[in-house]
Amino acid sequence: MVKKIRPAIAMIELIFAITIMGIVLMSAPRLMQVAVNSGYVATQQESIAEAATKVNMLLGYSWDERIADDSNMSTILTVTAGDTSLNNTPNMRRMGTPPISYRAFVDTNGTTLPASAIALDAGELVENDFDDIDDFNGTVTNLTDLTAGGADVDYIDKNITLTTAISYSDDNVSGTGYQQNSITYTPFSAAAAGTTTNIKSISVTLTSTSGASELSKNITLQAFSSNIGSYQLEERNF
Ligand SMILES: [Ca+2]
Ligand SMILES: [Ca+2]
Ligand SMILES: [Ca+2]
Repeated sequence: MVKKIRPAIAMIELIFAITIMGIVLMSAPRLMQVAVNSGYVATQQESIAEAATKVNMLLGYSWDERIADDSNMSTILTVTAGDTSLNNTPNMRRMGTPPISYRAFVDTNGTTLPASAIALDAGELVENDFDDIDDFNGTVTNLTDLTAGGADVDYIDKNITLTTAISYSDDNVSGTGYQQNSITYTPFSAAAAGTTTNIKSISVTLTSTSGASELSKNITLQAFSSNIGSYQLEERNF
């Protein structure tokens, strides 16, 4: 009896195997590109979270330089362009605020405090000195990472920046009187930065100069902060 020996791999099987390996190898660069692109998307999502953190951080700052000082914390500030329906100018007090309330335009020493212009204030040079919201107007933050050696490198080398803009916003109520419940939220232009209301708007814009389409987006997060004053706590002296 003649025993028939079958070859381990037939030629046709070899050709199939080589073809499949070729297809797999051809798709490798594309798979790598997909991985890189999803890295960009993750980077951008992280950047958006960073921008949101920045907005929240700014909302926690003092509303104005005049109330960054603890001794003035209880006052509402006088404004030059606020809606008159929200003021009670002759008595320097907000509508609805009783005369004995500390939620007034006048501090405990009887001094009227006007809201300040959108600007850095005396002696404030670097961000560590900033103590009110509008000090951050025009600041640009580059999202960077620190290497173990301490040298600055780009945040995954994608040139992502956060630009902060602060302005006063229009606080005109629609209709007449303080009974109206809608306020038109319109940030003033930069040219009107000297005008003041009781609302400041915060914009943080995320941009990238990277050529990657996943990153080349212009995203702006906005928030506003109203100065409604705060009650001054009674102090007990011992
Ligand atoms: Ca300041
Ligand atoms: Ca200051
Ligand atoms: Ca300021």
